[in-house]
Amino acid sequence: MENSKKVIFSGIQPSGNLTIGNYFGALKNWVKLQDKYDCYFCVVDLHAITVRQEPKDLRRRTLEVLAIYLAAGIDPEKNTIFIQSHVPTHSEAAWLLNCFTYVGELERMTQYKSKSKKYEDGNGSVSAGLLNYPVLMAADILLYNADLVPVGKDQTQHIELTRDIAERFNNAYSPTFTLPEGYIPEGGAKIMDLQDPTKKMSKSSSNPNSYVLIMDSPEVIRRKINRCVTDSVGVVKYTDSQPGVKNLINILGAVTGMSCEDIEAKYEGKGYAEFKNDVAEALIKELSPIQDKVNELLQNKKYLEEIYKKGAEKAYYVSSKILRKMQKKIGFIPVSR
Ligand code: AQP
Repeated sequence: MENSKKVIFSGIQPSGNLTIGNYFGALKNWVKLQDKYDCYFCVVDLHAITVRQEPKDLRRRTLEVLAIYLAAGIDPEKNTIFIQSHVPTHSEAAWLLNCFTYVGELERMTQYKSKSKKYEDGNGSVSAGLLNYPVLMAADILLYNADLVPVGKDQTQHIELTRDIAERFNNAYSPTFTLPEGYIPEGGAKIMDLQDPTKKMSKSSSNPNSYVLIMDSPEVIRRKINRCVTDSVGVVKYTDSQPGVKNLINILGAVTGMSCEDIEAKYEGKGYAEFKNDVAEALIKELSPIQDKVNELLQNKKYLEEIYKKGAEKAYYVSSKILRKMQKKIGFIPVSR
């Protein structure tokens, strides 16, 4: 029975082309969750505009992200797949929840502090959207009474804030929201920047050599892996003192399922060239079928439209029930439509 399943909400921003960080850290794990949970997977375009986007690129990437969800194996029959801006309850609930959130809490968020830093020294002003981003995220999660939110470690602080906001609302009125928990799936790898392996790989990085995109061609993947920063030790070892090598071991492990020990043993006495070559070839083998499927899906816009329309209808139906509850408890006069 669908209702007895725990609910999961997660999403990816179309703020850049998706990287293998998004694939191994999020998508590949989502596929494993779809049978056990009632999953809502969203393309979070409202989140993407906290940083200025070129309209035509945003449109192209939004559809591409949807196609990547499907190509990676997320089944539209088992999950609710939708585009955030198609479901207006998210923006409405975010406003209501803003009134239950304190500015001090938002200013303390690490992601806000690091992203807003980019605007210092006269590089423009920080938008209120960047500050309020975690409130929209709280709305995304609470509107479906999600039990679990699969996220990377970088998002734990936002989940804690979501729980605080939900608890504050529940205490002010009566129990309304489930308190969600972050869910870091076993084996969910954190993929690091190829040029600075102490930083997370990020799709909005200004240096294309710092990431591998899900849609990169075999030649580009080979070149990027070949040029990625390692060290002069010359031994394939899983250790924090060799962060570049450690990252490549994580990538190879995420593709093949091999353990770090097995990978270390396989490359004992061998140089980085063979190791890097195998990482690149493994990635190409994993990504090629996904790329073919994405290209096929992007040729069939009608099919994609069917999926996102159906997803938005279901998401709207479920989320508007919670939104109405919130409005009623706050004291708004209900209107029948
Ligand atoms: N490098 C990564 N390793 C593991 N997981 C990652 N994720 C992102 N990068 C890595 C996971 O992907 C999901 C969606 O992320 P997002 O689009 O909401 O934004 P993000 O986490 O901020 O990802 P980016 O690529 O760094 O985007 P930008 O550059 O736009 O900020 C999340 O579950 C995240 O953990």
